[in-house]
Amino acid sequence: MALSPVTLLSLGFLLSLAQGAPSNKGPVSLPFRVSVENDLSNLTPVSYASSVVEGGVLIGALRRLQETQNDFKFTVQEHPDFGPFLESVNGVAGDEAQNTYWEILSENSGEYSRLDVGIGCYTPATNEHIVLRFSTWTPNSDE
Ligand code: B12
Repeated sequence: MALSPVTLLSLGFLLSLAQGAPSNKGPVSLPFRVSVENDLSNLTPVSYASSVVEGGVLIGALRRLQETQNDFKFTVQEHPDFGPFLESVNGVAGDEAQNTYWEILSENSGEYSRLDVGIGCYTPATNEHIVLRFSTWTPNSDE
């Protein structure tokens, strides 16, 4: 027996409901934490509770944080190949002449690992702790 196109469409619709059709509730927001540390001065580290949409990149989450937290600000400089370079945080900017920059790390149980991509590419995970640390770099190193 041949099924009519209307019957086939209805069957397809019912099947998609049974399998869990995509919902239109909007993106899921995942909590994570951002800390700002300054290795080069004895400023107390500041920590912010933040969130990122599932699959969203770090720069998006930092922008949302900036919109909601009066005491969090950052600026970036666009690089033609690697995208946004984190230039300043809370008014403190890296300085080429002094070899200072904002290093981006992920902390887990006291272990710090350096992200291998910039804020335009990195996708934070649920409850991840991202650390923005003002540091120095050594010229001619592989950083
Ligand atoms: C030296 C270096 C640095 C130095 C640059 C200082 C300086 N003034 O020279 C410092 C220590 C600041 C640095 C920092 C970081 N770096 Co770096 N860096 C390099 C390296 C080894 C050489 C760059 C270079 O001198 N090129 C030669 C010059 C002539 O070309 P240039 O285009 O003018 O170079 C500029 C850019 O490379 C820029 N830059 C350097 N790193 C990064 C990272 C990002 C995300 C951006 C947008 C720009 C950028 O700084 C250079 C000087 O202005 C490259 C590896 C490579 N082979 O390219 C990695 C590289 C570019 N860095 C990388 C990374 C991940 C970082 C960090 C995010 C690490 C971290 N977790 O903190 C940070 C950036 C943090 C931030 N504030 O946004 C990655 C980028 C990958 C990606 N797709 O995002 C690379 C490719 C290394 C890798 N993992 O393979 N880096």
